[in-house]
Amino acid sequence: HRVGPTLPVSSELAAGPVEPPASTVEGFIEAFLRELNYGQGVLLSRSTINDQYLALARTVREYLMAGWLETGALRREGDRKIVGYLSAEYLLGRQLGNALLATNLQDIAEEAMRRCGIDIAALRAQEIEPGLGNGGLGRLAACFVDSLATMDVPCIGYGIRYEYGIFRQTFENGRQVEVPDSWLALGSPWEFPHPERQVRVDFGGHTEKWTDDQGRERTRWVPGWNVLGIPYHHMVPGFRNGTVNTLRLWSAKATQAFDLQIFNSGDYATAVRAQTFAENISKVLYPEDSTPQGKELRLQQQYFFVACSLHDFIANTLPKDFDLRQLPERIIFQLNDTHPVIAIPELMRILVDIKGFDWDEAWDITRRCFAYTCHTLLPEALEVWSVELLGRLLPRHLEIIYQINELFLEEVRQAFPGDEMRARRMSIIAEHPERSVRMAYLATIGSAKVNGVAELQSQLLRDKVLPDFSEYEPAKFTNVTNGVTPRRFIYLANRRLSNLITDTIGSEWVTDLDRLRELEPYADDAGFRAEFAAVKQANKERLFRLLSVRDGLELPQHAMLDVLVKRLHEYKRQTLKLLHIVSLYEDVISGTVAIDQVVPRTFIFGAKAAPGYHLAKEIIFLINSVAATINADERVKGVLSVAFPANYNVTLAEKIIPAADLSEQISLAGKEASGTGNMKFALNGALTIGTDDGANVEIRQLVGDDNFFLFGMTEPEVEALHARGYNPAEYYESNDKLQRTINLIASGHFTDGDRALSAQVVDNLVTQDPFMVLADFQSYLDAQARVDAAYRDPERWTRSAILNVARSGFFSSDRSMRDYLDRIWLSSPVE
Ligand code: B1H
Repeated sequence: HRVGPTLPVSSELAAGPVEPPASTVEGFIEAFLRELNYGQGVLLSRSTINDQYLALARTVREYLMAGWLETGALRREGDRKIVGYLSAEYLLGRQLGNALLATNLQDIAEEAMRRCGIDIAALRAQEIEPGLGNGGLGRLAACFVDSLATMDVPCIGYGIRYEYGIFRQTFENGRQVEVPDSWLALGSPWEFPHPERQVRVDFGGHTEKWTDDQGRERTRWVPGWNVLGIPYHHMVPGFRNGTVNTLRLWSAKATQAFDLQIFNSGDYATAVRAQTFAENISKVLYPEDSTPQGKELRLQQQYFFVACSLHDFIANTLPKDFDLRQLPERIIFQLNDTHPVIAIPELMRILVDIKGFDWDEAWDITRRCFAYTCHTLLPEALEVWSVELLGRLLPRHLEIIYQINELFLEEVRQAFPGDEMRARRMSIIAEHPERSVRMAYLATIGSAKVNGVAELQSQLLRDKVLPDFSEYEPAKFTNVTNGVTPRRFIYLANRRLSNLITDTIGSEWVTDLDRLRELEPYADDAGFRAEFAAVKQANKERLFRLLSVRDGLELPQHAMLDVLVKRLHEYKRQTLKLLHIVSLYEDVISGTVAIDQVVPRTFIFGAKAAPGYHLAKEIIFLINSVAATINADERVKGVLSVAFPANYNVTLAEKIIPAADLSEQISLAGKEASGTGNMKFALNGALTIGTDDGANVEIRQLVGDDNFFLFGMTEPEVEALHARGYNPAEYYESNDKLQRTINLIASGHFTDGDRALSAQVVDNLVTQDPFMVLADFQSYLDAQARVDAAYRDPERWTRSAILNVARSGFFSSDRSMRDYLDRIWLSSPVE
């Protein structure tokens, strides 16, 4: 027996092949038992499920190790341009299944575990997903790094190793209660800490002028305090191609110097507190999706991971003698929204203050090293930092930002002489309500390219959010429509559908999703339709078994599964869905519609509310109240059911999406930048009911009007209504059905007669309704009636569902990555 697998150090890589454990059941068992005995230190007979899970994870890791070392060496030694993806969030989802998929070890591992007397499903269930993101933005980053690895594009994903990810949601009496997500508590077999590669990050203090030996006036930053960044490396395996890229997540630690001073003063307690202060930086993910809070700790997080990452790339990834004038040929830093934008002044600081470049040359280099993705249209989502805070935390960066702004505005004034209003509009510095830095402007000015995440949003970004900038530099702006990885969201999540597709058109689709087109003719094949429908039914039953165990929910086996899962936000209009449900229920209990005329539906909600978002939490309470009432009402039993399983996350999404019949994408037009859940549903054979918003527009264009239920105002219509003056009460007064629906909610019917418990949501709808729920209500109901009609014809429905799958190949994140390469990164996959 070998003691361990033969692993190369990277300098030995060229010397010969690397030997991972044998890809056989016997080889796997041997490696697994070795990990269990010598890694985990337990005998199989004494091992817990957690021991077994950890040993299994480490075993699978071994198979990826050689590819990882090799990919890393290629990245360092080659001269190719690398993608540095800078993102404050990576919503990875569970790792075990993905690693088994990438290595093609699922069957071997399952059999190996079986022979050891272990049910691999129990080990899979043991993994707590790393929830290091809020929603779409963080999941997008995870899909992108998956695609880059699968396409052999060298990439380092840089981010933060939050000790606590997105909170775990529980319900108490129908109200959301947040529980810390201690995802690291039972061990974290997927990360590789490298404390010896620590990076120091400075904060605070002041700046000083000095004169260098060439007589040039220079600036130096004299920081007030600092922390250490410890990198934790994660493998990002490509799909069966040997490439394993790296995700480098930074964890904050107190520096020696930091506490020594205080230790010397003899104040031990203060010293320990100081330590805690430093380590707070990577303690927890901010749980606000779409609405950043201008909190000091958040700015610390942003600068912390960006400073670590730039330093890591320049000092550790590039060769020692690298000529930094060539930097744009070696790296493109993609800014995932404005959260990492402080990287732009940071690179300027490195080049000018530390490396001694002239400003102009440094600026020319810097602007070619960055590209910026904007993920929003909501004004409140555009990050601004008060000058006071930024100057206190990062005094040198503030000076640099002022300098960038001054030179930029000079350019603008030259291009538009006499147009002082324009210069003021375009200033990075806003004056009201307080003097602050507009990060989206800084990002736009400091980047080679700016992109939106779906066609409509990119257009609105140019026309409404950054009109002056797109007029000034039109060529800078482009679109890259989002995508999702078919590995996780079809192959892993929907094995039954994957097998059916592969049996029908071969397996190439997994890495070439346009091949799904070849399924189109089978939509007219009754035999194929029957198999497709059977897959959907089996997925529903799998979901119901899970929800029964996980949430104690007992759901009818044969009803349309109508699903709305995403973060809770008023613009996403969970209340519109709620009004639909209540209207159906009201129809029955008021005797307007006979129960046997109702198409049986089970509604599934999944949504976390930001802990400080009061109205969102009231909406959650109302959904739970409606669910409890309807589920308990004998008059609609088995026909209308509402399920709201707590803690919607990637793991649950992987079970819900493959089971869905109807995908609800009902945001107010012009508010949802893209959506990516919408793509996952279409690819898993759900039909969409949706507004003309975000990527829904492109989904509808591709799948065809007959296979998509469109409703609601368009973005220009929304604008026009705003301009006229929107009054929700008019809709309430004039629509009898709407009135009865709202009245039933307001009456306390769902809240044990307590009208106060629904009042905030109801009053908001009837008096403010900022996202025009009432204006779109009738159109939504009409579209739902078309859904019912289509569902009554199962053959027609299944045909549409198949066409949704066949025509959604465009939404692979592999395609998104090709678009980024062609339009932004100007690079191509390595051979
Ligand atoms: C999206 C965010 C976001 N857009 C601030 N913006 C955050 C903003 O922690 N914060 O402060 C966190 C997240 N997230 C989403 O990005 C869009 O709403 C979706 O429409 C889009 O599909 C997704 C990916 O592009």
